[in-house]
Amino acid sequence: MEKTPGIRSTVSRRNFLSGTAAVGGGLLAMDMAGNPAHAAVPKPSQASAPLSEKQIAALPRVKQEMVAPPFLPKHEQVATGGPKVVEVRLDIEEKKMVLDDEGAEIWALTFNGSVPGPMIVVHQDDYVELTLVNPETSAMEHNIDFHASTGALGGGGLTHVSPGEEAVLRFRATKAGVFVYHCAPGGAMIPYHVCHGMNGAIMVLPRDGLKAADGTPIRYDRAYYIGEQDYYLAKDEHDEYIKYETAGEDYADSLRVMATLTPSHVVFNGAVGALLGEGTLKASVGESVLMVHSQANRDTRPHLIGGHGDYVWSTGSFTDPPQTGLETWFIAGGAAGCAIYTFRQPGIYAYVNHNLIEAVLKGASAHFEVDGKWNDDLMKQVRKPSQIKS
Ligand SMILES: [Cu+2]
Repeated sequence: MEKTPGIRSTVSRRNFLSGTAAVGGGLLAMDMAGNPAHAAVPKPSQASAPLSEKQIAALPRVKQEMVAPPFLPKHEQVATGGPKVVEVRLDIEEKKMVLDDEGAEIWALTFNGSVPGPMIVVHQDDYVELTLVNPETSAMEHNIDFHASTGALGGGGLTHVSPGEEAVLRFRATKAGVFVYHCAPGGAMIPYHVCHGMNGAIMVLPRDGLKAADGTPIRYDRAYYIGEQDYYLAKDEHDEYIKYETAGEDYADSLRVMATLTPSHVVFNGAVGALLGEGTLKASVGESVLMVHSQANRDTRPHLIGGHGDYVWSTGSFTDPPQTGLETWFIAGGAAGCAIYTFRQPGIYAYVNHNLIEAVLKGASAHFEVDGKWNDDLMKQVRKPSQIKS
């Protein structure tokens, strides 16, 4: 298997992108000069003065216990104390996963065995110290690119691990928001790995917690992580999905299907129905629920059927004020975003990608089961469906 195809061209393409970003920065500055309301919004972090290695070594260290999505690791919404070094370990696992009731399967490439990988939660100005472990049993080389980080390739160039290797990357979480992380080994292996499940998200909370546009604190009672995944499975001449013996064996077939830009599956949390039935998300009337949604490769549009986004950070940036009262929100491919909704009614709510073909035919649907007391003022069935009287 080729190890890092096209890594050179990947690097030069990134350099081109960073040039574009510099131009964007200039435009923003002009905007800010002409519009003081905008100028007030993007605040640099309060404690972002660079620390020496000695100062970093003196910071408190905490180990984050990773949990599989849709759950988030234990965390404080408002940070106590100053910046910390948060130790995170991700174990790469190449594993066969069944994707739907028809038995379609894929050799998924995963962080910690789940699609998406586990959510990491830190506060702005914390240091993330990641140990990335690629076991000897793996077939492929992997790495990680953190969209939350600042530095070349998001750490991608510093974390290439062949089977049997591990690497440690430290970055300072200077940007508050929710961000994607993903594997990006180089060339065509980048979409191949991302579209085999190798992505996840990190939430970098403001140290003093989330806020509405007017500064009012926003808190949540529960939090869930919905990772949307597009898969591109190849079929044989009998129109059946091809099954493979080992990870990586589907490389050429997969590239052929990916080139059509038409996914065979678009799912939440790894497989069709993962967040339905036993996987249904739970909440109660009166609870505020944070829903983080990531899509590492493709645009999407979450919608909570029967509810709304009370507060929505569609781009995922917590330095921008949340939008309010949305029906559907946009998450750009390669990004995470989030919404908070306070449930007012009990029942089953579908949470979908509101391209309904993708929701119903391709798999991008989840359920919330909400308990509590029905409110007739908000909705009431005045007459049951019955014979037309007139
Ligand atoms: Cu990978």
